[in-house]
Amino acid sequence: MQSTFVGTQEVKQLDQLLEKIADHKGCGTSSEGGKASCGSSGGPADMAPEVWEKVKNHPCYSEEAHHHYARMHVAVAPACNIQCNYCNRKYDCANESRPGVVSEKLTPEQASKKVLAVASAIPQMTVLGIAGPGDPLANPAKTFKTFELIAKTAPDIKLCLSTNGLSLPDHVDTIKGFNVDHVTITINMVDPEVGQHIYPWIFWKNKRVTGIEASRILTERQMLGLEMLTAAGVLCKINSVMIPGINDKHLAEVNKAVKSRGAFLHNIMPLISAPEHGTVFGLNGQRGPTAQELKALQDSCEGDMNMMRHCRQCRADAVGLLGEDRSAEFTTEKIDEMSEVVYDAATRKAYQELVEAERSEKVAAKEAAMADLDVTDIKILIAVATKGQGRVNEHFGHATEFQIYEVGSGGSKFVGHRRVDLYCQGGFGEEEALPSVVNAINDCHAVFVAKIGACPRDELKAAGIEPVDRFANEFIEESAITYFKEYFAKVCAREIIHETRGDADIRQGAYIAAA
Ligand code: CLF
Ligand code: SF4
Repeated sequence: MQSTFVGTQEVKQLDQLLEKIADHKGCGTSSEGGKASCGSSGGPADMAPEVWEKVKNHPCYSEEAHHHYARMHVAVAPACNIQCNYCNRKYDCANESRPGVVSEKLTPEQASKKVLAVASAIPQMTVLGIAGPGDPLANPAKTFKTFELIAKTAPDIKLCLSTNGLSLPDHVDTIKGFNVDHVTITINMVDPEVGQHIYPWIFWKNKRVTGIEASRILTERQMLGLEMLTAAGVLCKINSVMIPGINDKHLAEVNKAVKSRGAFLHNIMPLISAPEHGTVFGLNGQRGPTAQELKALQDSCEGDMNMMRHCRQCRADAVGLLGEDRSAEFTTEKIDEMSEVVYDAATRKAYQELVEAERSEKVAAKEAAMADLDVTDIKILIAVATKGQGRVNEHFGHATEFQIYEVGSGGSKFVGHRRVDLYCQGGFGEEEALPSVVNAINDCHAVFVAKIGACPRDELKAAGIEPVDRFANEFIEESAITYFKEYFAKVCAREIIHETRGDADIRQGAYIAAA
């Protein structure tokens, strides 16, 4: 029997909601010396209940939730109405993971069936996003038809949208009408002088507009759309691509502009740029930021606003937890072969209750570990191999990314992730991959793993990174705080001298996915 349940869709009076979001802003600064919280790591104690209801199981809007809940994208929106110098939608590689890239385009009906199939197989999949491969609002009929079908058949799934914002003001009422509570706008500039180096053209009122005029129109439409959405009580996230030498200095101004218009979260992402992508930036050698350049900008903006640091720059057809991509399990061919997909909402609800129990256990363990932290200015970074659930549960050789935590007196905080080449190929260590792994986590003092072989262990130690496997299957943050306490005790006892480490690389090319 098919059963359904309805998630909280309650919409509060606009003024109240905006006030509560505004109250919440800036709490990233409160973690100094107190409990670490916020950015997108905030919990129910950090925000109004109405806001928490909207973000608590959204893996992009809550860092804490992203260890437990999954999202999926359906690629129903092929066309785009602008051109960004970092985009080439023709590029498709099953191992590549970045916006715009997609293997198959779907009709709304195919998309709807796929959502039900994924929701049945992955009960912790809570969010359906439409993010391309073009712009969802340049394809409004397909985008909204898909939302309509999902809202009818799977009303517990949150609807999410990501847009460049050019057409946004024309669609705010429809977005609201479909109870889309989460909208992302990609805003890379608020100054057309900067924008002209990012956007060669936009398609506006049936003609192509180029140069500064294109960016002037785009930024006006983005700001108007953001104001209209926040006025309508929709939670808005802003994505910005950090492009060194073009908008890196300017993004602090973007941060202020979007904050003043009620944006909930700001996600500053690194430019992904390699010649083989065939983008303008890739071909002209425009580099992306280093790990520490990105972190410094995110840190500088955090005092003003909640920052997202766990974005994986997903494909437009991504499926699964952020950081994993299960889209190959749900190809159109496989979905078409399924005769009927039964949507079992009761089973999904029961599974999610188990997830919530484990989540509570994790938060309690972290709080207990923080109880007797000493006050110090020392902070260290720890890389973690994990498959999810907030635990140290991945082997070093099987990790395709490491999550990065900063630990100090204020507790632990997720500050990013680093994608790496798989070290273990077919049961053997791939020696050529090891330097790239070391480069990716070179700013970390330790790497937590469930298991690690002797050879990589020695090489990591030689690079000054301590491999640690004694926290296997334990909660990450509780373990990180325990490790920091021990580290600090050794510093106090003069057994070791604390030194900050260097910079690290952000992976620019395709990664080698697990077979
Ligand atoms: Fe998708 Fe975007 Fe919704 Fe998330 S992704 S439409 S808000 S459900 Fe998330 Fe992926 Fe980053 Fe986007 S990790 S690229 S921020
Ligand atoms: Fe590509 Fe998105 Fe830019 Fe359009 S808005 S050109 S799809 S990155």
